[in-house]
Amino acid sequence: MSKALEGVRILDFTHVQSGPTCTQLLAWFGADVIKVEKAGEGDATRGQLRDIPDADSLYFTMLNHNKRSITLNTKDPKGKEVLVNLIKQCDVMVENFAPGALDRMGFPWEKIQEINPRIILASVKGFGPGPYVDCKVYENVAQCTGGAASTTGDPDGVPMVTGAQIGDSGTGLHLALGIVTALFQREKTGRGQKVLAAMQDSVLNLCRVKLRDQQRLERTRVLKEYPQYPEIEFGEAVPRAGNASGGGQPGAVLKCKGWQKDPNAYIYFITQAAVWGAICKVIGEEDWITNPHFATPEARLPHQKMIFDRIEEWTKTKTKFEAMDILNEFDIPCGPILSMKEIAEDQSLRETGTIVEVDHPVRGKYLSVGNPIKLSDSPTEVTRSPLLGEHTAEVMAQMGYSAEQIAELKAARVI
Ligand code: CAO
Repeated sequence: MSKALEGVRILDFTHVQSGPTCTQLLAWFGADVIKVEKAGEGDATRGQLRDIPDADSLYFTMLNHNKRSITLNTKDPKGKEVLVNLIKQCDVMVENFAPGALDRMGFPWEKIQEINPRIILASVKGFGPGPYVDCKVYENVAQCTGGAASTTGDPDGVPMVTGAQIGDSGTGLHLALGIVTALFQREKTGRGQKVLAAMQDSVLNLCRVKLRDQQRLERTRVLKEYPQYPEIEFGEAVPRAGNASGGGQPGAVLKCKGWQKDPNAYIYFITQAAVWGAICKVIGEEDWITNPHFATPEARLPHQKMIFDRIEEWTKTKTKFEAMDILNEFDIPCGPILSMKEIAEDQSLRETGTIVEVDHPVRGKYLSVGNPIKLSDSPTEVTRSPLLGEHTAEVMAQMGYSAEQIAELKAARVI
């Protein structure tokens, strides 16, 4: 079966996490992704957080599936010539260097466009134009500057970053959408363009509900669905809301049977208005269905803590999976807090290809997250990440270099 992006060739200058997540997605959709790495060194993540000596780390292998790797010294004049040829023959160039690195390399956008007017140059940067445009950025910096950290954490605790890599992988997703959109527009215009996804912007995009709440707070001085209400006075900025749902339907993390020993024996419980009657029946508080203090969503808001405490009395008598089964019978939205161990062992996630086992020649078998986006006409087969420079000769030959030229460039340490 053909793949959605078959025939699209990507010149992949990405490293660490944000850029590689983007190009990995494109590779899963069938693009030919040629990852360019510094000879002898490669992407720094190959050697970071290693669990097996001399084997590419899981950090690297889990972000670079389905790609080819070539080594190239782009600071060498002969390397620059090779790069010019690569730019001529690729549809998209993706990079997440520190600001200005591409210019210092001698390849500003104007030059890249001159070499190949159809090429799309896609970049991840920490910030868009503005006071911080020149700053280097890593995941947690983006979470802090994009509004996630100030709105995450316990109401009386410090700002908190989340384990979900919304700054890196989140920005990679945004960039991938920008690239396919630019490819789509190129069909009509014949021209390439520059695509920028700034990490701060991407995090903020994922935090837009908090900017919504900021404006609601400024207008009404209160956020009734937040755990601060009604006891604690609100300040000027959206406060941290603990595990409150953040939406129109109140929710909370509640203890389940075994919580004293198991740090993940919890369930997320949403008191969706539509199933309030069913919730009351399940927990044995049927009079709450008609009691004016609890009968409507508005009436319940000042009593959220008491309501969730009562529901927790019930959830504590069930394991998180038992509670899930019972609540689902009544269409009550809820979800067990799953540990990574439980997710890794989940058979249904294996069957859909969301968790995949991959074989690697040096490290052996390992688990990875497969393509979370399923296309019915473009199925994803996850293949292992490339070894450093594994495809240098193959790609150079495809580009028209002879065996002698390849040997010469190798001897001169250009590739
Ligand atoms: N041949 C020769 N030189 C190469 C090369 C190659 N194939 N590939 C890269 N280089 C050079 C670059 O040109 C750059 O040289 P100069 O500093 O002389 O211009 C140098 O390698 C280092 O690149 P860098 O500055 O991007 O790398 P760093 O490790 O110092 O910074 C990071 C890493 C991530 C902080 C920075 O790249 C960055 O801010 N990127 C944008 C934001 C981003 O994506 N952050 C997410 C990272 S994942 O958490």
